[in-house]
Amino acid sequence: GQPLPRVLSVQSHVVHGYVGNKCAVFPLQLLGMEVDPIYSVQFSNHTGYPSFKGSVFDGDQLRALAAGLEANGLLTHTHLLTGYIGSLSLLQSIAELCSQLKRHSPNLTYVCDPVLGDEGRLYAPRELVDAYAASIVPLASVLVPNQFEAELLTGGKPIASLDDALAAAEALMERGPHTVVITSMALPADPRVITLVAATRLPQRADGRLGGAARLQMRIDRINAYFTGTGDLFAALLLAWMHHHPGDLATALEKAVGGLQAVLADTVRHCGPAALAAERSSEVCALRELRLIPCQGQLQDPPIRYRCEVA
Ligand code: ATP
Ligand code: PLP
Ligand code: PXL
Repeated sequence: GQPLPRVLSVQSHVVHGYVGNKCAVFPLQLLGMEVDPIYSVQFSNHTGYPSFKGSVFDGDQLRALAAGLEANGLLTHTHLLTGYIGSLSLLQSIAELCSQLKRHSPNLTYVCDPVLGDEGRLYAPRELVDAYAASIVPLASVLVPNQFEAELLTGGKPIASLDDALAAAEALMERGPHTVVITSMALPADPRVITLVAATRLPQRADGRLGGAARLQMRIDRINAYFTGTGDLFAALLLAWMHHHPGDLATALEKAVGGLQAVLADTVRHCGPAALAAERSSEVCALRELRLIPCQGQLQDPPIRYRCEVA
């Protein structure tokens, strides 16, 4: 039969817990995809804990792995997925890697989470903002920024309404990606809700005119707790569900959000009151790690509680 889809996933590795590749590899495999992980960093635990140890990967190290794979004819990926990238050198090598993969697979789908920061705070090096805008956005097929990242990549213009978000998504789409999903935003009118906004280019019409764009939104009840790794899990689930539902972004989004929300509900249940604690002790951080393994059934067959609406 058909070869399985194969994802090259460049993201963090943590020994304990679930961020980066630790929350991408297993869900992608569960959903039937081969995964070849490359570790952008290897840390003991995520950086929200009181401390962490480990090392970061640089551009030359990634180029060496890509050369090794290419020499053996192993750059046969259908998808590239990238998340947190800690250095400019590694980000530059990813632009080269993407072009190299496209030489082997012209139909490569590149799902890019341009991890820069959240809630007004930059946690990636400042020079990555310009590098994402200039070199990476034009290569991406599917871009999944959060509200702050979408603002940074569109010149810093604040997103304060649904219309602002749709305009930002479409402005990003014009620079290359066929689909842009602003994965989480807080609108001033609706602070208890997480709004997700998506725009996707429609196919050319029979008369040869451009098809325009479809615009979707989802409104998700905000759980009063702070999780780590949710953006990474969302990007992986969206990649897999878009593969299984080509041309049906609404279904892909509903299944990705459904699986993610099932994991969050179980994580909160398991944490008890520690889910809400402002404290960031290592015990509390460990209790809040996403419950991927117990929720594997719901990742594969997600309960659909939230639907997409036309925006
Ligand atoms: P990245 O920085 O990787 O781009 P992000 O900031 O977009 O990620 P999150 O803010 O974690 O990622 O949001 C991704 C998804 O996770 C949201 O669409 C939502 O479904 C879910 N989510 C995250 N936090 C919560 C929460 N407190 N309550 C309910 N859902 C949440
Ligand atoms: N803090 C949060 C909340 C993150 O999501 C990430 C990476 O995605 C980081 C920090 C990583 O930051 P650093 O390794 O530069 O401390
Ligand atoms: O996207 C979450 C993430 C990824 N990688 C590392 C992190 C975090 C969040 O803290 O520390 C290394």
